Amino acid sequence: MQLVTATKNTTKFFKDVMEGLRSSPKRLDSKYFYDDRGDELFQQIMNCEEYYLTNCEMEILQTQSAAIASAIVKPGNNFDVVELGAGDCSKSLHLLKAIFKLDKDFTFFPIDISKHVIDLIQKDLPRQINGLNIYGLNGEYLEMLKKSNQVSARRKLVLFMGSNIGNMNYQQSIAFCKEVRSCLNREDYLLVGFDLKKDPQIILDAYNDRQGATRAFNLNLLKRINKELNADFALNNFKHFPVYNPESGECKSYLVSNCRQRVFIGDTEFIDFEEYETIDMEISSKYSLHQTNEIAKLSGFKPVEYFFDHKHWFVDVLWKYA
Ligand code: AVJ
Repeated sequence: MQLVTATKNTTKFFKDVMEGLRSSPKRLDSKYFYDDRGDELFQQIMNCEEYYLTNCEMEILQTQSAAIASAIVKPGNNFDVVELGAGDCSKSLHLLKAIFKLDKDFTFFPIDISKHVIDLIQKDLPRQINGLNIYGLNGEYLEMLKKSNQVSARRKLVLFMGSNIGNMNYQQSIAFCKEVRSCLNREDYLLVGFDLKKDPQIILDAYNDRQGATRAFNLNLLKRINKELNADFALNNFKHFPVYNPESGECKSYLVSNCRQRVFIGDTEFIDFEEYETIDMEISSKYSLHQTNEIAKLSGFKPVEYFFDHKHWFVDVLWKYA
């Protein structure tokens, strides 16, 4: 059974990689960044001085978790907490603690694409919150959200924090939030973390840290393709190049081929690169507060409360099903 799953995932990975690299312009899906080494590199990014997002949201949750919890917890009306892209839970931990104070009965469903991350949560979180019910779900956001619905029919708070929504463009984020809404009911909430527009240099620096963690994070996906799909990417032949467009709010990371080259994926398939041809690796969208309200409205939610850090660089917005 285990083997069947592994084979199937590799096939899907291969299919997505080939489809992305055969497109013009070439692209790879940033959800594939998170193998074990990718998890580690993302931790390193979060510790970089330039990567302000983590500190901003940490401040919000450290100082305002009680307020968020009291907006959601209603006596005699049980609910569960689902987190999309739980990661190391270091931020949601504060909120879970605050909720646990008011209601010990809820189940926490962390969803993550990384199996390694889910294993860690299952092991570590009970040590932080003694008696917390945890049901880990390893897989894609929507598929696993539906799964959580099968396990529990209770009212829901869905957490979509850390600017994970940033990995979509504006249109995609609306389509995605609509899909999330279709899994929810009238009394449910969604807490969404948006990285807000700010001095463009600050944003660009966050994706171009001096210690090279973000560069390594991007190149690691090529390494992963080498390892798992038996490819022969020469990492030195690609340059990490992030750009930020302050008009669209789109921060995009590219790998630029610095020569004309042919890369084999397995024994028979190959991809040709022109000199300076790009691979679109990731989008990290930044929004105005007004745009976040538009996304809520267009996807069927109503913003009910905003939680900012003191610099107003980041916001966790509580949306209610509308
Ligand atoms: C996990 C999607 C929020 O886009 O800021 C960090 C991932 N990529 N540095 C982001 C990331 C490069 C991150 N998110």
